[in-house]
Amino acid sequence: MDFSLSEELQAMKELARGFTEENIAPFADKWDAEHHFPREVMEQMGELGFFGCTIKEEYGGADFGYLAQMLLCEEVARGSSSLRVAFNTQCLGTALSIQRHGTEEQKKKWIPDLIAAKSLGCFAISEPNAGSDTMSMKTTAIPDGDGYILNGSKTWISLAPVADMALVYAYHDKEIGSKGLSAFLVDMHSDGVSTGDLEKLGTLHFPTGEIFFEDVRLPGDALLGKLGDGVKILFSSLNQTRISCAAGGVGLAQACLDTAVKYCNEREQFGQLVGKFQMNQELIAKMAAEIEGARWLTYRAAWQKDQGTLGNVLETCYAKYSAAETVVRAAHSAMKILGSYGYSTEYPVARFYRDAAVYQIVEGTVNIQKMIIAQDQLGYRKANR
Ligand code: GRA
Repeated sequence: MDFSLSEELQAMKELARGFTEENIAPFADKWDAEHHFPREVMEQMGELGFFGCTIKEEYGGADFGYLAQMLLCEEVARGSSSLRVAFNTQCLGTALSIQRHGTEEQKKKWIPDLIAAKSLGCFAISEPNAGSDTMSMKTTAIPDGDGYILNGSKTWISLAPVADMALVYAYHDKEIGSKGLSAFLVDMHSDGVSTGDLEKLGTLHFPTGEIFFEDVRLPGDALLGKLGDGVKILFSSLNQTRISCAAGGVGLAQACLDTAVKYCNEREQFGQLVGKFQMNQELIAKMAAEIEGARWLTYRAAWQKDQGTLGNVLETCYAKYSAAETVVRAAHSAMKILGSYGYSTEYPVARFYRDAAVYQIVEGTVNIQKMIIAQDQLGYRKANR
C-alpha cells in the first residue's frame, strides 16, 4: 500500500493550485455577485489540459488517469465550486462517455473540442418529474427513417443555457422498460431545441437550466452505443461524475478549513486569538479529520478506476456521500468561526456556505448514496458492476 502521490501527480496538483490561486479564487466572489460565467477561464483550463486526464492522446487528452483528474478538480473547487462542475460537463459526463461507448467518428467529432472547452457540453438526465427516480423519465427519441425524433424536456442541467452539445438520455421505446432507454449526442443548435435559465442558491457563476426538445430531428449517428444501451451508459457515466463531485466537495471543504484557520490565527477576542478557544479547536479538528477521510475515499475510488475497476459504484458512493456530508459541516463550521464576517460578503465563507448545499443533492442525493450503500451491505443488491 502506497499513499504517496507520484512526482508527476504532485506537479499537476501544484499547477492546478497555482492556476486557481492566480486566475480563479481572487475573482470568484465578483463572478458570483454578477452571475458571470467566466468562459475565458474555462478555455484557459482547456488549453492547459485540465479536462483531458482520462482521455486518450489520439483524441487530444493526456491519459493521466482518474486520480490526476480528481486532483485537478479538487484544486479548482478550492477556488470556485462553480467551476469544478466543468470537469463533468466537458469530460466525465460527456467526452469520457463518448470515448467509452462511441464510434471512431463520434470520438473524433466530439471529444477534442469538448476537452479543449472550445465546445461547451452538458449531459441531460433529470426531468421535472424524474430526479432520483431516473428511470421514470419521459423524454422520447423515436426511430424515424434513418434518424430519430426527440421530444421532451430536461431540467437542472449544468451549462444547458450555453451548451453547444448535450448527451441526452431518452426512451426510443417506452414499452420495453429499461431496454428501451438510449443515449444520444445532440447538437444544441438544432431546430426545435430551446433552453431556459434557472435561478438557484449557489454555484452562481456556472449556469444551470432547462432544455426543451420539440420534434428535434436527430441523424442516425446521434445514437451513442446501440439502441437500448442507455441504462448502461447512464449509470456508468454517473459513476464517473459522482467521483468528481466528491473531489469538488473535498476541495470546497478544504477552502472552508483554510479560511477558518487563517481567521483563527488573526482574530482576537477576550485578549487572545480565537483559535485558542477549545470550542473553535473542536470545529477545526473535526473539519480537518473529516476532510482527510473524504479525500482518501475519493483518491481510493479514483485509483481503483485507474486499475481498471470502472464499475466501483460502492467505493464511489462512499466518497461522494462522505464528501457531501463533510463539505456541508465544514461550511457551517467556518460560518460559526467567522461569525458576522462569515455572513458578510467581505470573506468568501458566505459563498462556500451557499455552494456546499448542492453536494448533498447533485449526482444522486445523499439518500440515494446511502440507499446504494445500505442495500449492498444488507445483501439486497450488489452495488459494483
Ligand atoms: O435490470 P435492468 O435491465 O432493468 O437494469 C436495471 C439495472 O440493472 C436498470 O439499470 C441497471 N443499473 C445499472 N447498470 C449498469 C442500475 N445501476 C447500474 C449500474 N451501476 N451499471 C434500472 O436499475 P434499478 O436498480 O432497477 O433502478 P432503480 O431502482 O429505479 O434506481 C436505482 C437508483 C436509485 C440507484 C438510480 O435511479 C439512481 O442512481 N438515481 C439517482 C439519479 C442521479 O444520480 N441523478 C443525477 C443526475 S445528474 C446531476 O445531478 C448533474 C449535476 C451536475 C454536477 O453538478 O455535477
